[in-house]
Amino acid sequence: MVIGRLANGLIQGVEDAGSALSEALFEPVIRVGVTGFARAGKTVFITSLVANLMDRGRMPGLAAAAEGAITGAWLQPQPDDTVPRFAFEQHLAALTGPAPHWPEPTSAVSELRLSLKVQPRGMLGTLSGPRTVHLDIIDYPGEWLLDLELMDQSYDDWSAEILARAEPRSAAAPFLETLRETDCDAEFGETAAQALAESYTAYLRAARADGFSDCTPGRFLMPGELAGSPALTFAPLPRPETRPSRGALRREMERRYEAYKSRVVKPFFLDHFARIDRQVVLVDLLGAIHSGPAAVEDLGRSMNDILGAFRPGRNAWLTRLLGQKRVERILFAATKADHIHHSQHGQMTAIMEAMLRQARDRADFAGAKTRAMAIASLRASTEETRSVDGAELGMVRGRLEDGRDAVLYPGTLPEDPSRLLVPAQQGAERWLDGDYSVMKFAPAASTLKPGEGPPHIRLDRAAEFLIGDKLR
Ligand SMILES: Nc1nc2c(ncn2[C@@H]2O[C@H](COP(=O)(O)OP(=O)(O)OP(=O)(O)O)[C@@H](O)[C@H]2O)c(=O)[nH]1
Ligand SMILES: [Mg+2]
Repeated sequence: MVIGRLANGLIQGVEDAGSALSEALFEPVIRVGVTGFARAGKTVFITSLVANLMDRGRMPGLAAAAEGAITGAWLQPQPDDTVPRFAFEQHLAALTGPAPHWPEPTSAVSELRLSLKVQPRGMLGTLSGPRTVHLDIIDYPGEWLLDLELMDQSYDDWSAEILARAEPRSAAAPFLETLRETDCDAEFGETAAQALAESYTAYLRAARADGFSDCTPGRFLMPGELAGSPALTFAPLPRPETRPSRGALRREMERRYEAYKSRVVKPFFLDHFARIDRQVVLVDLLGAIHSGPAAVEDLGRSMNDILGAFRPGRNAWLTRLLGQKRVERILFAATKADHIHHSQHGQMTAIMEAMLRQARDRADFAGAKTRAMAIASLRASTEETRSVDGAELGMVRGRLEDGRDAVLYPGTLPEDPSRLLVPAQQGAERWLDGDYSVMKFAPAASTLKPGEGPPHIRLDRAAEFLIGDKLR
């Protein structure tokens, strides 16, 4: 019996090694990370990308699709058994069903495997025969990337930095007051810990609403199933004058901070981040422009912070973790371009490019290929031109969420991106040149023709940059 089991185990082991080897040699796996802050458009992006890779009629900008080199695409069980599956069918049904609506917010990491059968064209391709390329697409909140800086910081250093930044902000006043009323050296009690954590989380939420993105720990804003656990029930405290006694509130807070790092942050970077080959960062540029100069400046800073997470050498802990592994391509995509007329897409792209250039400079970034684009994962509007006071204005028409039809002229984006970026950096309170409005359109009701995925803007170009080279 034992021998039988052993032999079985051995054969199994050999087979596993064999299949891993053949997968590595003949069936390349590309892990594509999709991130962005809450509501940036990650779920809609993945759903539309996958649907458009399965039915490729609207993907002329993806060379392999245009040339007919992709001969099949199908969903497969993903390789990671413990990661929730991305609910593709549910999200697609929401977007393209009889009463189209936007998908529900998602708050944790999820994954989907799409496999493509590729028959490269040309002499070499014909010689090599068809092969299978697996795309593992991973959806994760951008907030989690900002936790990286905790890994190289002690609790006291993190606290000092956070409290120094909080001091001048009005949103922090209630938390700082709670802190003043707390005796950090008193014996630990769960009630005091919870009050501090709640007050600190309320500050992070308010800071986020005021346009600050330096809101760590990231999971305090996106707790998922960890809500209420000790690893998420701590707060920064002022540096102690003497070494705190055992059992003191301060000591337990420090222990929980370290638990957060080792049990929450580290597994994410190890299991997901470290394995990513290609990355999309989605940003809501039009939303930020609509909110005003402070939000645009904050968006620029957060692009810089996110890019920093991909910069080898910036963080000692991450450098040790990654070894030689590097993400190869990073796409910054401004989503929801269907809110403006196509005549302004050039300006939108130019603003994204200028912001990416600045972020690259600030983060001293070299290595991965980067690109900035303006896209719409799901086009929810149609365009029309109207004469207003003798001028021809490009407008967009869509269905509002209450079912009414609306035509919108969102304002004109400047030809020169510095007209927006300079006032944002100089701390202007509002735009001098005019206002930019956005409206929330519901997904348009449409029947998809056979062979076509949902309508989009430049999703094919985004796919070409991200994975095109792997499909040749
Ligand atoms: N018009 C338009 N709106 C979009 C598009 N993509 C996303 N949106 C809007 O942005 C909202 C958020 O999109 P999601 O894909 O759910 O964003 P997310 O990043 O997954 O958000 P969380 O799951 O909350 O982190 C949607 O409810 C839509 O209102 C698009 O291509 N066009
Ligand atoms: Mg989502």
